[in-house]
Amino acid sequence: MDPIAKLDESITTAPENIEAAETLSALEEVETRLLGKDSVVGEVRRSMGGLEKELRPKVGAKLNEATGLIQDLLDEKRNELQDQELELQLRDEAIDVTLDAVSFPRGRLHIIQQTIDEVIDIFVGLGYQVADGPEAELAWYNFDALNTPSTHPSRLESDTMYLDWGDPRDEVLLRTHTSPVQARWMESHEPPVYIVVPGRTYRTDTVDATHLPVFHQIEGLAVDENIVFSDLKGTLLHWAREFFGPQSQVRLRPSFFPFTEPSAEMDVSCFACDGGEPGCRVCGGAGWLELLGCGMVDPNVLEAAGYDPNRVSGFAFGMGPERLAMVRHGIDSIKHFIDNDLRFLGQF
Ligand code: 2U9
Repeated sequence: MDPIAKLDESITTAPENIEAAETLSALEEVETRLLGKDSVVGEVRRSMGGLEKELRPKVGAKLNEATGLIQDLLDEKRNELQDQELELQLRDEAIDVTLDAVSFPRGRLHIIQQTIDEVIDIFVGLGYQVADGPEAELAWYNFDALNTPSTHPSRLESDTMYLDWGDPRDEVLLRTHTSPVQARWMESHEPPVYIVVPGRTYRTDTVDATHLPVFHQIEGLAVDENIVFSDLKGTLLHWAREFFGPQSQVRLRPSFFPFTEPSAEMDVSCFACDGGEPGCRVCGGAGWLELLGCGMVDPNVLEAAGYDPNRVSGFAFGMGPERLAMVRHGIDSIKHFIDNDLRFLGQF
């Protein structure tokens, strides 16, 4: 076939070949087939030198026409495919800015820590400092410095977890109350002392609805000149009104602790029924909630700390944040606090 006919055929078949390409890479293959060195156009271009002289201008003109036409069609198709691919890409990568952002759930303090913080804030508002100390403690600070005789049943292994047991002078145990922190504080500070001591405590208790072997206490100690029992009562009444509401009343019943004399249990009037609804869901109709222990610091405890009981006196108190939280929120078992169930913890 003569070169002009070949080029004409190429011009005729090019549109359908180009139209058939569905992607840019398919179009590149078509371009190689139509304009590459092995294409009709390529072959004719190579053969130009060997053509008879008078044929050359005609074949040359047809070659330029074919190349131009095919190139124009390829360019047009390339633009079309590029537009299509861009549109697909934009659709794939589209972001709906009206959708909700991915949320990162925020943690919160455990209800026991929240309760501790709230109680402590009340005493800090009265000028108290916050103190802490070791959980692994010497028997001396946990018992002896607190006027607890060596024969006291709480010192038995059935009540106290010992880390090192035997020689009473260097017995190490897991503190059974936060009181050793106050004993240590008094050793290293002169009166006046106004401290609150929150912390973890340990006892050999079997788990039930109101007991855990690891629990918390918040204790307080005030030692100064002329501290009397009414200072204790006024301070704890202020705490009760801040914590449970301004309508709260308190009452004290005689009790016993080795480290205080006299000692008392303090009840707060029920915040739900204000002291008098039969079958109240919070106090069961009693009208009072038994919440803490307290008393005037025993002179033996002041003396063991190096203070002069004839010059200073003091009061002390202790309460359990687990019990406070249970009473306030109507929680039926202390075990919920350590279950780590976010459905429970998330409510507070
Ligand atoms: C020193 C002197 C005196 C701390 C006190 C209580 C009464 C008390 C318990 C109540 C329930 C703890 O959470 S609980 O188990 N505590 O009743 N604690 S007086 O007296 C002290 C402490 C330290 C130097």
